[in-house]
Parts: sequence; structure tokens; C-alpha cells
Amino acid sequence: MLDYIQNEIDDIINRTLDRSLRIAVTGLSRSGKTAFITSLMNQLLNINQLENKHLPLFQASRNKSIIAVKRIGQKDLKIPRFDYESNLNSLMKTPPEWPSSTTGVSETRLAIRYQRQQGVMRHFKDKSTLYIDIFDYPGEWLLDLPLLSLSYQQWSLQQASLPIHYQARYQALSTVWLEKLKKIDLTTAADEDILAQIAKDYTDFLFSAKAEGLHFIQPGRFVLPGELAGSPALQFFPLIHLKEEEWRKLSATKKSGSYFSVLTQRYEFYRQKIVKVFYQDYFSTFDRQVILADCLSPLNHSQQAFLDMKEALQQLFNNFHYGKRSLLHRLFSPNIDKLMFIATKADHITTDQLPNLMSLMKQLVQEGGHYVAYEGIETDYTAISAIRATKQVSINKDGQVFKAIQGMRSSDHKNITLYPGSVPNRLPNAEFWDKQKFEFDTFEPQPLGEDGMLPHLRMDLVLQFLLADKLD
Ligand SMILES: Nc1nc2c(ncn2[C@@H]2O[C@H](COP(=O)(O)OP(=O)(O)OP(=O)(O)O)[C@@H](O)[C@H]2O)c(=O)[nH]1
Ligand SMILES: [Mg+2]
Repeated sequence: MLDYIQNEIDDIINRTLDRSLRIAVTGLSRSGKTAFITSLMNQLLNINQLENKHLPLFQASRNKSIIAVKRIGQKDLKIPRFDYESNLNSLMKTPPEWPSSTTGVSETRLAIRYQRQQGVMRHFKDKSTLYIDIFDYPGEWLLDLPLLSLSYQQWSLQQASLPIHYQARYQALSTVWLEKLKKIDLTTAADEDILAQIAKDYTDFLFSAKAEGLHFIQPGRFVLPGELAGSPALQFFPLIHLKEEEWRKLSATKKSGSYFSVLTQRYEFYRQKIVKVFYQDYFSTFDRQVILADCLSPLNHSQQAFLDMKEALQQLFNNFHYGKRSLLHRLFSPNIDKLMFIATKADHITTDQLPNLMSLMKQLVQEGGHYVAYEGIETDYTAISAIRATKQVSINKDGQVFKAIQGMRSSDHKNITLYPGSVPNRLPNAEFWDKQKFEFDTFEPQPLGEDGMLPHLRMDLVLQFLLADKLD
């Protein structure tokens, strides 16, 4: 009888101790979100492998307090499962391949069964479960958040006055749709076919901007429409040729069924029914957030690419700051207590350059005073590689020892050794690209270890930051 009561008590306590955590993984397209989620799951699911020495900086791994980790059914049945298995299969191919770029939303839920370490409850030798929910989505959709605070006119004017380094490239790419747009009289009755045609040309323009590595692809769904492909919701475009005076006139005499009124309606529909709903569903209820940024690829590419990334990141920080007056806060009041800025793909540099990379990331975040808005939230900065593609090696050249990286180059499947150069610890100016060479190739991911674990760099630091206090 006493046993029974004890079990009952334990049960009640355990249930009340169960916790859940929704983690938002935020980052521009190609910043490494899918690789990050795949690695995070892989590290946790294999945490109890014998001789696991992969996560020395994660306390729960060190003291072996995690009993088991399982992937369990997610709460929202409408959303596809995060395709962990297929990502792992790609990584296990010979030669290994990176998981594909994400085309829609997916979700995963992990249950971490662990032995409590601290607090009054430890006397009950209780075990608890921490549930973590993570979802993945295409980075392109993130930059749509600003649309929520912009009217059709404001958005069009903004598109017409993008930063100067965009202007030239946009103009080169954008003539076809714009020429067609200029020919239509916006006060006349809208022809669906013509709208569909111009929207297609506009979408082609966005695709070429994307192919050039530009980040300001708005609206994001145009290049990754999912189930909305071909729908009128995605058949509008910014009226960048109109002056303010023309906007005033058109708005005053808005004729129902005219091009102007149909386009305005579609923009509003996109804003309210697509962008807002996406943020409501996925970003309003998370508890902790990581913001991933690939600072190295643009550094490798050109000053142009670096400026573009900086611009897009600033937009992201504007959207995701938590000041009371921020758009995100006003609309959804998310309540997060921890935030980590993560420079990804750090296996592209030698480990002595990691402090510089972190410092560069910090500068990107803090420029413009964005960090003030994170006050009250525990914030940290780090540099990681979710899935390592290179090894760190030392080279002896004429008696001198140099650090270098070694990996299988994707383009020709050759094992190469190189010194990529030093990472600037401050935001670089044009001189950096003139004088200093910073170089790396794209590498194939390293094969999985025999223990089934993905090789990584400092994922344990991230796990410690995100989960440690919930597993105490
Ligand atoms: N060397 C190295 N490359 C990485 C790492 N993580 C990601 N990459 C590279 O970056 C590419 C993009 O990574 P993803 O994880 O697909 O990026 P994403 O943010 O999910 O991109 P979208 O789904 O397009 O938004 C990969 O295909 C790899 O080439 C890493 O840890 N090391
Ligand atoms: Mg992805």
C-alpha cells in the first residue's frame, strides 16, 4: 500500500515536472538551419552511445543524466514531419551529400527523459521529461515579416528605393516585368491573364536575383510557393514606377475591379492571410531562439555579397528584436528568455580564427544599437559547425608549423588542404577584399562516425545554452 502511494506521488510530481520548450531556429536562406536541426537531433538521439565523448561541454552528457531521447509524435498533425531520416540518408551516401534546401514548413518533437539532479524533488529520485519542439521552414519566408507593417504603397516605394548596391543589379535584372507594367493603365478593368503574365515575369526576376545571391527577395513565397503555386494570391508586384502624387490620385478614385484595386487587394490578402498567419502559427509561441548567420560565404565571395548579407541580417534583427514597440511584440507578444546568435559553418576556418568570427558576428548584431532591444533576455554569441566538412590539420613548411583545414572538395571530389586566411574581427571595408585573401571551397560533409553521430564543432555549447537549465 505504501509503495502504491509512493508511486502515485512520484507520478504526480513527475507529471508536474514535465516541461516543454519550443525552439525557434531563425536564419536567412542557406544559413544552415536544416543542417543545424539535423545535427541537434542527431547529437541528442545518440547521446547515450557508449563512450560518447562528442559533447564534453554539455553538462547533461558529461554527468550522464539523460536516460533516453526519443522522437515522438508532434502536436500539430497538419504539418509534415521534419525529414530527419532523409537528411541522414543523404549524409550517409558515398560520397556524402548535404540535405536539400527546404521548400516548406516541417516540425519535430523530441522527448528527453532525464534524471533530476537538483532541487527538493531529487529526494524522490524522480525522472522527468523535457519535450522540445523545433520546426524548419525556408529562410526566404522570414524576410516577409516587414510587409506586415507596410501598406502596398509603402512597400512599393521601399522597393523603388533599395540601397544603392541593389539598384544597379536590380535594374539589370528587372526590365521585362517593369516594361510591361508601365504599359498598363491601372484605372482600367483588370485582365487576369495580364496580371498572371506580369507576375510571372516579376517572379522570374526574383529568381534571377536569388541566383545572384541577393537576399532581398520579397515576397518570399514567390520563389518558394509551396501549395500556393499559381494562385492569384501570388499574382501581384510592387508598383515601383508610381510617384507619390500618382498613388494619391489612384487611391482617391479606387475603382472596383480596376488593376489598381485588384493588386491592392491581393497584396493585402498576402499580408494578412499568408505572412501574418505564418508568424502567428510559428513565431508567437516559442520560448527560446537561435539566430543563425553564415558570415563566411559572403566574406569569401565579395564585398557586394557581404553588404547584402549585412543588410538582410539587419532586417532580420529589426524584425526579431523584442523591444515593446517592435512589430513582432505588438502583434504576437512572444516571450523568450534566451537568445543565441550563431555564426555557422565555422569548419571553414582554422580554430585560431574562431574568436575573430564571433567578434565579427557580434559587431553585425550590435551595429545600429540592435542589441539594446535584447535587454532582459539572456543572450550569447558563438561560432559552430553543425555538420563538419573539414578536419583541422597542422602543416610543417620549412620547419614552421601552420594550422590548416582539410576536406573533400565538392567540385572535383578531391581531398585538399588549405589555409583559408584570417577572418577580420571587425566589419571589413573594401580594402579587405583588395588586400587580404580569404578563400575556401565548398566541401562534402564528412562521413558519419561508426557510432552514427555527425561530426560537429561546438554543438555541445549550443545544447548547454539551450537546454542545461531545463535538465537540472
Ligand atoms: N562546411 C559546412 N557547410 C555547412 C554547414 N552547415 C551547412 N552548410 C552548407 O550550407 C548549405 C545550406 O545549409 P542548410 O542547412 O540547407 O541551410 P538552410 O538555412 O536550411 O537553407 P534553406 O532551407 O534554403 O533556408 C549546405 O548545403 C552546406 O553546403 C556546416 O556546418 N559546415
Ligand atoms: Mg533548410
